[in-house]
Amino acid sequence: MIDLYFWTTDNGYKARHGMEESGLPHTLKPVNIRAKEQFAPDYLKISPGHKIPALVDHDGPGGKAISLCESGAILKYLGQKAGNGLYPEDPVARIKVDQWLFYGSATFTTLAQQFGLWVIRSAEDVPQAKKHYDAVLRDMLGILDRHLGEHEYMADDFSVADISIFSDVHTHGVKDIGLDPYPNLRRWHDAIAARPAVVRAWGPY
Ligand SMILES: N[C@@H](CCC(=O)N[C@@H](CS)C(=O)NCC(=O)O)C(=O)O
Repeated sequence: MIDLYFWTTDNGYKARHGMEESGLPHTLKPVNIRAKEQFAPDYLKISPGHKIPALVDHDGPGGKAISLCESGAILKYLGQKAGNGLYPEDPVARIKVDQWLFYGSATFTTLAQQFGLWVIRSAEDVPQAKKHYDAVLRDMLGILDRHLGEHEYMADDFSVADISIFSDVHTHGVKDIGLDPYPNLRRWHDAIAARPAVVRAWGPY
């Protein structure tokens, strides 16, 4: 059984989506980051950087309990444990999954979060930051659109790389920018949004 520590944010939904795609038995453990629950001493032992998502697998490698934070590492762990192709066995396929999994975790979401902060949520109007992060997000959506014009999914077959990128396309891409200028990204988004695991993962808990 896996405990998934999560909240209703882009990174939280990535982990919940990965969990649903994995089919592994799990329990959701909400960590209300607005109430600062991520700073609870017991939670910091699981996620030293006071972030969601995180997990505890009570049946980890060697049958021992293990904890893990960082959405990219969580997606990879779940994909490997599930063994259902989410994280492929083939070493060549893995290289491209890793590339786009890291892009989703390290680049795309990190910068999309800055768009969310400066363009959508900031109480202070900072035109230079707004202009910058609006352009950054549109540039990244264009990069994804061009790639998906030649590939059905980010690494050809559906994988954890897609899960890592879907979350912020689904939120900032669809709701804040709109996907009309990005038809390949729209096709990819809609295909993923229709997956039963996504419907479950983005539903109430
Ligand atoms: N690189 C981390 C980022 C996680 C992250 O930014 N989590 C945010 C919510 S989306 C959080 O927990 N913030 C609370 C805090 O920093 O105290 C990942 O991919 O898991």
